[in-house]
Amino acid sequence: MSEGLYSMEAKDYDKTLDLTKIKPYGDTMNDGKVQLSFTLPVPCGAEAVEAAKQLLKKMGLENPSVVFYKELTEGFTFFNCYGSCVHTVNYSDIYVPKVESNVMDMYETDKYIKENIGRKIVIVGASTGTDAHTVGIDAVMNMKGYAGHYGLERYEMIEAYNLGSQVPNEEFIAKGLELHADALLVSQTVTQKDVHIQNMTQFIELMEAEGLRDKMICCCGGARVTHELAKELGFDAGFGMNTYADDVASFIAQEMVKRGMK
Ligand code: B12
Repeated sequence: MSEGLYSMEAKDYDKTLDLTKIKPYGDTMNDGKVQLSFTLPVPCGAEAVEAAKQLLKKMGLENPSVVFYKELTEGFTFFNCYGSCVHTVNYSDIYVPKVESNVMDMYETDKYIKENIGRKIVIVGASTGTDAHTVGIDAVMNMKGYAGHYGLERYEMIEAYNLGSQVPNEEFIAKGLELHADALLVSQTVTQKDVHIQNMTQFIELMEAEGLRDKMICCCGGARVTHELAKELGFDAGFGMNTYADDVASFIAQEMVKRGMK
């Protein structure tokens, strides 16, 4: 018969799920296990590893262990680490503002537009400002779509124009006007030094200055964009990770009907 750790049976492990006190799950409930990586601006060596462990403890991680470290360049060391988080959060108390619409697939949205708007709707999108990332806006707009969800160009009842990347706000808005856009889609990926906030704020200010803010639905998206941030900046909706054309097309169609836009 084996002893110690090996004699533990599945029934001995903690299986309590308390939603008021959740912590990370590694391989058993409440073990708190997390993995993280970071760089310290110190030379690679035993002192660097000790510094990393002390830092992990200060972050609330018990049994810190450095499982990989490597000199990045002289005076800088990169670490991969594990530890058990001592902190918990109350999941049942959490409220996250989300886009309020009924998410429909492409066929349902096309049918909804035909029945409730009675014409094709025009949507113009771009990755704006200095942002050169196109994959996000392409995922939403390209005909072939993304992860099994067709993009806006495929919709029978949507005329979609993807202007690409690094489109200045002035040019984007002018193109929206020229194409009689019902909705403008802004994609922002780079958030370093809050450049997305400055750019999106300027976009909304320009829309307001030109008296267009109420005439077009304004949506934004990107990995670090939330609906809450979008609303704060004056957009109608914001879409983050794991969103698809279905989400934004459903929102725009339903919002147009709500506003009586024909
Ligand atoms: C590919 C890539 C690049 C390519 C982009 C090529 C291209 N044609 O797009 C290149 C090499 C050009 C590049 C450059 C840079 N990059 Co880059 N890049 C990436 C990378 C690896 C993938 C991004 C991506 O394509 N994701 C896949 C798409 C599908 O996801 P998504 O954009 O989140 O889109 C989804 C949702 O967010 C949403 N969505 C997005 N937009 C919109 C819009 C609307 C309206 C809606 C409804 C939804 C929506 O829908 C999409 C589908 O679900 C990421 C790292 C990573 N793994 O994420 C770094 C990353 C984004 N890049 C980064 C950086 C820093 C840069 C540079 C500044 C690097 C440098 N110092 O030069 C430059 C910036 C250049 C510039 N002026 O913008 C950082 C950004 C950090 C930050 N928070 O600001 C990242 C996170 C890498 C990192 N960890 O540091 N990059």
